[in-house]
Amino acid sequence: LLGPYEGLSIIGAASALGAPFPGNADAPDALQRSGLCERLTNAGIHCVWSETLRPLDLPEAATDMDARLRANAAFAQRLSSHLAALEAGRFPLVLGGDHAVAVGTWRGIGRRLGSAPGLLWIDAHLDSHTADSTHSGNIHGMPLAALLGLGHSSLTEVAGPRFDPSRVCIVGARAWEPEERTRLHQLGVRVFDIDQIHRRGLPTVFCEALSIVRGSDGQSGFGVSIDLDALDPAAIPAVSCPEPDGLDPQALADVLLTLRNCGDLVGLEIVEYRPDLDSGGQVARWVAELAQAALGPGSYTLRERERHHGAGNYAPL
Ligand code: NNH
Ligand code: MN
Ligand code: MN
Ligand code: MN
Repeated sequence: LLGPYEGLSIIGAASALGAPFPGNADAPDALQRSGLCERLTNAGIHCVWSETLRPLDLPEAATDMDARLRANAAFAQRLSSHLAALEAGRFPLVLGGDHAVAVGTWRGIGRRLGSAPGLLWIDAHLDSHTADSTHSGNIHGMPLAALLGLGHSSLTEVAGPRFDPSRVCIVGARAWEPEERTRLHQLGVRVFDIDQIHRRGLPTVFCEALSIVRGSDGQSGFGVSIDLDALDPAAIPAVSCPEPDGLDPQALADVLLTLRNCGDLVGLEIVEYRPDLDSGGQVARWVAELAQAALGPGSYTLRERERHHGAGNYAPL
């Protein structure tokens, strides 16, 4: 089930059940209204908005940790099933929601493929807490541990394969608690933190991270999960947990261009957008910019649309 895919299917994951603020739940609708799909279509990508999944039970009820874990796991389970059932020719772009939705995205993509792909996790945080180690109690600090099989059973048992730590990398990290750093170290997950990126440069680090998540055969696929808080809050303030000293959005878009050369990209996820903090819409424009950088035109992932040559091709929208 590797590319080239016939087209892109956008799946909205409108949950803020894992975050401390409700704003992430409105992100898919805000991104749809901003014209994301039309913009990708105009860039030569076959794009349809597949569906936006919304939590069934309202977060007000979910105050204690157990109830919140179960609510997040139930949402992830539905998302996993949606991805597992996605038509074979469609490449999935999942738009969060907070990052807890990633448990559903990646387990579901693993089900679709028949095994877990590699996973590149671009984030200011490590998202590798369990319900026992969390300081904040927020479930969006746990999805990577859950994908690797660690944490509360409700999350680790979301349908789909367990991810292989030797094929997972984190890029952009600069805010963590010691328990999660230790856990990742013990598992052997490579963490490329912001100091290392400053020292070696993002293109060098990104290239090394890609070689780890793609594995040796280039046949088992890899996915990319972008938490927008990896980016510098001076440019990208509309996120739940801004952390200073982040990646420059244009620098990230530039390295994402590399993905167009990879025929084994199996999914892209962009999470943690807060439209309530983005009145001018500049962060929504960056979301489109990042998706377009990764997916084309001219990408091995997606078959290019029929192009009409001549003046009409250059007509303003
Ligand atoms: N480590 C913190 C916690 O567990 C921050 C998690 N917040 C995120 N993760 N936005 O990407 O609460
Ligand atoms: Mn995250
Ligand atoms: Mn984060
Ligand atoms: Mn703390």
